[in-house]
Amino acid sequence: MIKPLNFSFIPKIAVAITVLTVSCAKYKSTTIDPLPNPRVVETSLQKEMPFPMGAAVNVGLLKSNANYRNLVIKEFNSLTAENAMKFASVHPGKDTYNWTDADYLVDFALSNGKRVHGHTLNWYKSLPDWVNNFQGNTADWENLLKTHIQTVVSHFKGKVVSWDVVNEAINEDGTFRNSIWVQKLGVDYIGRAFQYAHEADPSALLFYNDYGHEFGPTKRTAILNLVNDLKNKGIPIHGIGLQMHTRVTQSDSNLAAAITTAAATGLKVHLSEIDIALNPDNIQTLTYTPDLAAQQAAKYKSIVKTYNGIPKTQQFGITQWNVCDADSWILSNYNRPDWPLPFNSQYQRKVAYQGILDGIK
Ligand code: 9MR
Repeated sequence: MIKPLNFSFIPKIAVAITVLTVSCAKYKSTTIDPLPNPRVVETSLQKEMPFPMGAAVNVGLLKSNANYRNLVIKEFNSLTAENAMKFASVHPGKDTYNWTDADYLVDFALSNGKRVHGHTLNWYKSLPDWVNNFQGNTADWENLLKTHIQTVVSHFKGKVVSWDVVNEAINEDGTFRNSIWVQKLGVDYIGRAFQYAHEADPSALLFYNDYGHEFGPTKRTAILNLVNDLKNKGIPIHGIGLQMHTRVTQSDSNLAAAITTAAATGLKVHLSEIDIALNPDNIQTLTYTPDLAAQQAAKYKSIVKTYNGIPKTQQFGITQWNVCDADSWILSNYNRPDWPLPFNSQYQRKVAYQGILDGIK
């Protein structure tokens, strides 16, 4: 005898579908960045990307915050000190050096198998008072410059593979910044800074680091002229650092021009401080939306794609400035909400993370 069909399961399926729909809707309404794709969970930037991936690390957070530390260990294979190697940090008095934080960072990096990029030997900012107030003739200033560079480079010799020797020496209008160094020593001090660093560690790769290559040709050309001039004079310069503190509204063509013109120098190219601001207009009420998340992912993808296209031997790596959105310098510096990095404030991967991975497809 044929049994009559039993349809009693239908209400149960209907309940199950309703529950599923409601929970998905709830998830969608509270989440912008997708749950990690299971295929992606075990991966990391350092494993996936064909060039080194770095982060600028804050030593205080590295010591105190396990999520921060674990994410750094997992995702990156190159580290830059956000502040710990700057002049005021390591050389607070004329005859006083303080290596505590910088050494901690270097030991952490090396014991976890990570490269260390040094930042920065010479800058107009983050100078201690004793330098800003220093009284001396040209020879005294030259000695100050040389002693600082050679003491720092020698201290980390064999551990720090590369240095931002001079940082941000060019203005937006293409002129040399009227820094204390230019005032005391003239613009040729830049070449000598590279020579001093090279004398202290002939194996170290030496970079000129600046921002705004993507703004347009004025500043970019001035930077390229400077590095080409150094090269032509036989100054030991090996790389050009493009900070890439950029914004989601920057055009892909400007970003690509920044990268390809840097590569045309033949030097190594480091995207040394990347972040992509979503709130460049400082809107206090702005919120992170799926649309902004997608635009940011597309921008990261576009930058990575161009970078992946330059010759392999010139790909020094891509370093993001800070680790997650909550600790980005942008929020405190501009006092605004923003979400510039590939990790959110809970140290979870954002849509931008996938954008980076997509850049090498
Ligand atoms: O992120 C850094 C911030 O914590 C410091 O207060 C500031 C001054 O030393 O420098 C920030 O890092 C800058 C980097 O050293 C050079 N390029 C621009 C970075 C963001 O301002």
